[in-house]
Amino acid sequence: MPMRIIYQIVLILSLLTACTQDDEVALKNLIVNGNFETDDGTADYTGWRGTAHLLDTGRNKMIPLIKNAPPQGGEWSVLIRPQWASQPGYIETTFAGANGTHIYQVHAWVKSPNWKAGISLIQRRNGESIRSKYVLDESEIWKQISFRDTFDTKAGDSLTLRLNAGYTHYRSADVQFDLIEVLLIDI
Ligand SMILES: [Ca+2]
Repeated sequence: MPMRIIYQIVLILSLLTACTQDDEVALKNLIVNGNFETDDGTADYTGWRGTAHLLDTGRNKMIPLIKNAPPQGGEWSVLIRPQWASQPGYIETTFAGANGTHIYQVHAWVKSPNWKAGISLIQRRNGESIRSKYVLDESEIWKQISFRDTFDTKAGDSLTLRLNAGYTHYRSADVQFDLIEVLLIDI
């Protein structure tokens, strides 16, 4: 094979490698704690807040994490139950997006036997929700769900990912989530 062709092949391969590395950099998870645990398997609720909670034997509220997780999900996941009151059962986390028009890809593992699990990506401006993408799903066993949408944000806007079990008027349900990712896929 002539040296010129070999050189061109090597050049193309190195360009392809460079593209792959750029993609990996762009696909950083924007959610800081989407696994609900530290690297050594300790339950971790950092970055999340909401109405979901568990009760200890003294009926004190505790963080809503349980020792059960999907494949590759370590030890812990979040357990959210629908609420009877005016607020839905939910947790959420707010993260920094990128100003301008961008495509965000959401991945989450969910287990919600006989109940709808909701995931929404919400854009807020001056404290008001101005746009959201909402997906509902249901699964007897751990299952990954994904969706993507385009958001046009400007300085001062915030993006929030909400995991939701909603309301109930007739029975309770267990809705679990783990391995939450939000990726900026068009950089
Ligand atoms: Ca986990």
